[in-house]
Amino acid sequence: MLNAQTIKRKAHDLGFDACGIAPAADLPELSFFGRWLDRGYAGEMGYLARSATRRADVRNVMPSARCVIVTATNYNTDRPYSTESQERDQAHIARYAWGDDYHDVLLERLDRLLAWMREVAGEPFEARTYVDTGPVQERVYAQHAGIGWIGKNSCVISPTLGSWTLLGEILCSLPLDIDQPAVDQCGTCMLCLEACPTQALVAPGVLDATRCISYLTIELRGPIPAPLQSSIGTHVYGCDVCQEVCPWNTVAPVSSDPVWQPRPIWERSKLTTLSSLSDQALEEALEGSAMSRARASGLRRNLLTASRNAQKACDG
Ligand code: B12
Ligand code: SF4
Repeated sequence: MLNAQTIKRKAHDLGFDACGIAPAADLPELSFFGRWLDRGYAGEMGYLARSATRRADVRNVMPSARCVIVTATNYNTDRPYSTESQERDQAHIARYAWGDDYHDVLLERLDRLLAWMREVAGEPFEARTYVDTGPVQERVYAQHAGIGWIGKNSCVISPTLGSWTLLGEILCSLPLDIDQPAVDQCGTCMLCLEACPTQALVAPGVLDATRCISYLTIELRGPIPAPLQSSIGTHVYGCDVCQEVCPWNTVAPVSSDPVWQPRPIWERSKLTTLSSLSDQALEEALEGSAMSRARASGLRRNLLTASRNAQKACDG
């Protein structure tokens, strides 16, 4: 039988750590997006503005959508945080990018979930699967699917999984039972805003992406703005600081799934080692990894900036 409960059970069997169902409705948090764009916080991520109308509501993407089945997958591994590192020459790479490309891994699992749903449903229905691949405000639907609340660092924080999770969803035309939204449990804590090396979190839950190290090292083409270069430290791809300091992650579970385990080349790697690789060797290392987004040229630019910062730290 196909219902909310059997879908969640199947999602769990397929390797998803959480699954909830949000309504395809006029959710209040969806309106933040337009205001965020108007303030220029998207920087050069022009695709976000171009798809703003569709991002405003999943029913603009799929008019028959009645609900959004949201999944969260824990990618945390037992390796130390960047904030714990004592080595000045260590290249910091965001945790989510250490293993296989999550788009491929999770889309394949979501497609299997959808194929199972079609088999069991006994009636035709419309559906679309996305993992960071469509014009959907994934965090808003995750909150309304009861997976976790949108924290002050703007990440979805689950009370049981913490925030080391990746989201994926199925827009669906079936009238499935909807979950209760998650309740905000950040309280008075401000650790993430205080810890951000570039002061990118301008207010609780509001990120100026143009200052975020993740944007500067992954999305931005061309040079990193001079005033922000030193604050990047030795982060060469993405940044995890605002999640590393989050108290909800102190007890975050660790995944044993082989796909998220760090590839040896990225494990506590040195700036000098990575910088010495040829473009071809870098491109090969990026294959099948979420980091292929930055390409060898992007990684090389970041390595140069990080190496200058490491040198300054040694001199100073
Ligand atoms: C663009 C983008 C980025 C940009 C901008 C991030 C941002 N915070 O806006 C950059 C490149 C900086 C980025 C960085 C990262 N990203 Co990103 N990113 C996205 C993407 C494609 C769109 C996000 C978006 O729409 N941003 C616009 C803002 C307005 O929307 P939002 O992030 O959902 O924001 C909520 C809060 O900002 C808050 N808010 C906004 N304005 C206001 C105003 C008030 C008053 C209040 C109270 C709240 C509030 O509510 C918003 C919802 O409406 C999503 C995938 C997707 N399609 O949703 C992944 C996604 C958000 N990213 C993800 C990840 C993993 C990351 C990084 C951790 C990667 C890394 N380690 O480097 C960092 C985290 C940085 C951070 N603190 O957010 C995951 C997050 C999973 C989770 N558990 O939350 C997602 C969902 C991808 C996925 N499928 O898993 N990302
Ligand atoms: S990911 Fe890093 S740079 Fe971006 S908001 Fe979080 S702490 Fe700041």
